[in-house]
Amino acid sequence: MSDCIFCKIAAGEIPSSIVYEDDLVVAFDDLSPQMPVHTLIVPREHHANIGDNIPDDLMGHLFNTVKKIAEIKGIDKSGYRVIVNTGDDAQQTVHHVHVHVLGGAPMNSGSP
Ligand code: D5M
Repeated sequence: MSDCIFCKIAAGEIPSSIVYEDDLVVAFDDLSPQMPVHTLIVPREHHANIGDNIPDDLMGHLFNTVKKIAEIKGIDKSGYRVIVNTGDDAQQTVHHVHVHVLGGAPMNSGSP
């Protein structure tokens, strides 16, 4: 999508702090980190959110990339949190599906 900021990052059209990329996904550090490690993983293909008919193989690849990011960031042993905000009630602000990988320090309970 031409006006989608994460499409532009995935295409290399605007700068970002890339952590990992392959033919299907791109991972980059969040601009407003909420934890010492806060990386976003996005598919190169535009899908608005997790409910947007993402093909199974792409969905699987997207989530299998979480483990890679945790290893690259050195938080695979200490633990991390994975969040996918979806829709208005969840405060999704960028409407290109993205997986938040958060870690690097102890967190509070994961309950809402
Ligand atoms: O999270 C959207 C996230 O995207 C939010 O944590 C800020 C981040 N963001 C927005 N623009 C950028 C750029 N240009 N680079 C890196 N990170 C960015 P949501 O789940 O939609 O609330």
